[in-house]
Amino acid sequence: MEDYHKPDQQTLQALRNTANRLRIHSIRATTAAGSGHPTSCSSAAEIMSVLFFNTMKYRPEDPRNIHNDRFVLSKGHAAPILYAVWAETGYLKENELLNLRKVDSILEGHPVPKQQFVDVATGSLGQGLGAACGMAYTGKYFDKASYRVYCLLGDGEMSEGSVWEAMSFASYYQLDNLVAVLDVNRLGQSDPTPLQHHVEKYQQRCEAFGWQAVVVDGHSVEELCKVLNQPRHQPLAIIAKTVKGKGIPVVEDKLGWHGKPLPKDMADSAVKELQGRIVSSSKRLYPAPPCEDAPPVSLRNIRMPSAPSYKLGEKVATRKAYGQALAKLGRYNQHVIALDGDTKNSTFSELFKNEHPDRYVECYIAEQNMVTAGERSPARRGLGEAVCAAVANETGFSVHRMAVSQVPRSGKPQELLRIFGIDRDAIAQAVRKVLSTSANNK
Ligand SMILES: Cc1ncc(C[n+]2csc(CCOP(=O)(O)OP(=O)(O)O)c2C)c(N)n1
Ligand SMILES: [Mg+2]
Repeated sequence: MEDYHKPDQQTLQALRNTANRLRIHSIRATTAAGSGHPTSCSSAAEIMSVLFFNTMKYRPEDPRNIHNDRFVLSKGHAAPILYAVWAETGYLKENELLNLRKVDSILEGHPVPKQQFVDVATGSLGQGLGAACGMAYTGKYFDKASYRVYCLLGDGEMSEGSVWEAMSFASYYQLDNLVAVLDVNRLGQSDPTPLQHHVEKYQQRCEAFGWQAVVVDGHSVEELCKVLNQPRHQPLAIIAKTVKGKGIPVVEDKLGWHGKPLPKDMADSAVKELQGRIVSSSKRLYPAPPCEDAPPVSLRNIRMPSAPSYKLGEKVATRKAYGQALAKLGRYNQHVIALDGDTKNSTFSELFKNEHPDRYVECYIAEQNMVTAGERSPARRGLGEAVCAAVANETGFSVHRMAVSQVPRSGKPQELLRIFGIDRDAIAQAVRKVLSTSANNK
């Protein structure tokens, strides 16, 4: 740890202040919404503060930047604290946080990729680490880039088998660019978790799965900064011992408060108490910019160049036809990747493997992880763009309706559509222009 530069006292205090502001935002947003999970947010406040304002390298004004470190909130029900982080970076307006869960706000109850700072939808517990594995695998073996992948999990969530499939995958492929932070706050939804605060058991389990595992006090910004700055040669699990509802004394470590917003009077006094803990300081925290070494990847033109040439009456097993088609698709599109779960010699995906060994990922008999890892980061790859590009030159296709579901800013939908020139009036005007140009050309 010789090369660990301990942040100065001002920075540490600013990180603590940020953690408490994240708590305040989460309480206010969930109380305004009348639903949500403030206690699940509070236990993770220091973790989120240190990750986003000391550890991760990214451009806050451009959350989709391909060079940015990635973050997956596997315990997706703590979405309000993720939104609070992006308000602290300045990307979201603080007032927007109060629109949590409103039908016309992008701030849904759980993270969704229509939010520019989210790559994969989470909320169904147990899936985030698999997706993070897919991103880390991509970063290490395909992009060969410096960006890292961080994933925050709940302790109750650790009962999901898919988490352990992902743990195996990460160590087998030596994903040393992957960090999982376990928010061990002792409580699940209706009961304490099976391991409660036995952090040493989490540590033993993670080590048995081939991870480096370090136990820290999840409310100590110093300990979190230190562990996150360690050099790594393996995937790293940070087992953060925390308190559910931390910072809201009346609900701290209590059963019966999961998924419940604080009533207005309780919220007001909790906010007051937390504001009292914020020590005034002029120190502003800025994330460090990322290293710009990720290759731009376009998914345009991912298409089958020609139809298969089977003869009429020829009998071909469907799985063989699948294997041949997959290999052919890979031949013409260098970004096609195949994942298989130890069935390549029956599904014929070995045809793909033989032709493109660098783009074949053996996931072994762990299909839940195979599917979530395969999801990796479509949003950063412009999949929608690719679909449009794929049909653009095809004969027999006509695009009847195109919809824009989001634009990279927060604001009222109507205003955003006008700003970006894609509201009803702008489209009508463009169509009129096209029609008058073609009429003039006749
Ligand atoms: C697959 C799945 N099962 C159940 C739920 C319902 N659920 C949402 S949060 C939660 C408790 C999560 O506890 P934990 O992982 O410890 O997170 P905490 O809120 O304590 O941080 C449950 C059971 C879910 N979202 N997904
Ligand atoms: Mg918990």
